Amino acid sequence: MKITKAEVIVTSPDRNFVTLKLTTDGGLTGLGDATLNGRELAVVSYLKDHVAPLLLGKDAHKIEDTWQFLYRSAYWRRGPVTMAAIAAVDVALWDIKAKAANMPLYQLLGGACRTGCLAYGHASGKDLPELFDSVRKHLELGYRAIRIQTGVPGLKAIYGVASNVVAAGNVGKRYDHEPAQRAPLPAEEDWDTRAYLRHIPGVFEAVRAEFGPELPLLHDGHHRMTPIQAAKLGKSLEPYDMFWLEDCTPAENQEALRLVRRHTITPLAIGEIFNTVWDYQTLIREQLIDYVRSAVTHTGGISPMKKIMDYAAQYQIKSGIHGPTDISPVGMAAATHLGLAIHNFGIQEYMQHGAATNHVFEQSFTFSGGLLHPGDKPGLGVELNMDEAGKYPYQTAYLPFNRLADGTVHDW
Ligand code: KDG
Ligand code: MG
Repeated sequence: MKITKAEVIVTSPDRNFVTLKLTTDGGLTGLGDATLNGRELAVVSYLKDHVAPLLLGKDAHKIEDTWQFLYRSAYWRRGPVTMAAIAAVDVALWDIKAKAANMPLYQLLGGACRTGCLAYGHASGKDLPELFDSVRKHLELGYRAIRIQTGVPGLKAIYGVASNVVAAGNVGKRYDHEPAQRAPLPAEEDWDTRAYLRHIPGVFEAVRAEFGPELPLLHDGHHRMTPIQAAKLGKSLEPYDMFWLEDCTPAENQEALRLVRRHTITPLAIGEIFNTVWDYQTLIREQLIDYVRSAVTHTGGISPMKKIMDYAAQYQIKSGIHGPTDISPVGMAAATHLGLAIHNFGIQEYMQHGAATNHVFEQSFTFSGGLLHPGDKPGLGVELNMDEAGKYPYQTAYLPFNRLADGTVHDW
């Protein structure tokens, strides 16, 4: 089974997506997500100019060999652009292999370990009434675990807080938290860690008082705290029984989590900007985290994500695979197949794509009773409608960035 065609498709329904489509001599096709928010075209070039020519004529069945070839033969290793490109190839080859076997992909990964993957949604509001309204809407949609982000008094714009309400694909309405804006320059947001640390514990106290002790609650610190500030937040959130505190410190410094861990029993999740198992080496071995947050799309695909999760399993660390709207339906399907099959599944982020995206990507997944299931079509269960995709050309879009009150650029 030889690869005869490698196409890179850029489409922008609701937001930009980069998709690799591989075709074999027998006519089977496979899709891989290569979307890197705000740097999409760098991955397009990497795939078109440096990867696609190497794939033609290769045996589509050789997933591991192709992965190792792309990773090692480049000489320059790791990094989000490289690993998103390799991920797209890996996932497209798994899609083809599962179609050739006439099975849904999760069967090739060992079969289902559960009936569905518990998903969490993003509730947010600039103040408590708006936040409560958002939590209620998510409960109505069937979510059984909810991430909480709010505005902070004195700050104008803040990560994770919805700005508007838009129509969504198949489950009604949602708040739109897509932070990348279609504009020639990145938007500037403001930040004040002390104001944030003063405000957040009261928010969780109010949410628990309103919604009770059962609902799993999550929160994303989005890389903004120093280790001691993160330790303070983790400790102050302990009474509210968090499911996790995510990205409490910038992701580059694995050692920072030692200090945080020493001071708090709030569970920690990290990894959405990691791209290899090496980023987790210290964190997993020293049990400094509780959840692996990598995206299949940004970590080289299903093959390395399975290896990371098998390593994590030895330390009772679970998955919390990244699933915001900048992971395409192809990347989400890959995550859901993997989540269904691994024993140490924890939770799956599921933000929901817009209606236009769901027309471009025809999907077989279901979301019911708070659980995601990838469906039972052979392969990933996602097909790209090329005519629809062609209607939405790329649009320049960037993630925002932060400045402190004195003008200093801060982590966003
Ligand atoms: O592209 C950046 C987003 O994916 C990121 O800001 C989303 O932090 C995020 C999350 O937890 O979903
Ligand atoms: Mg995050």
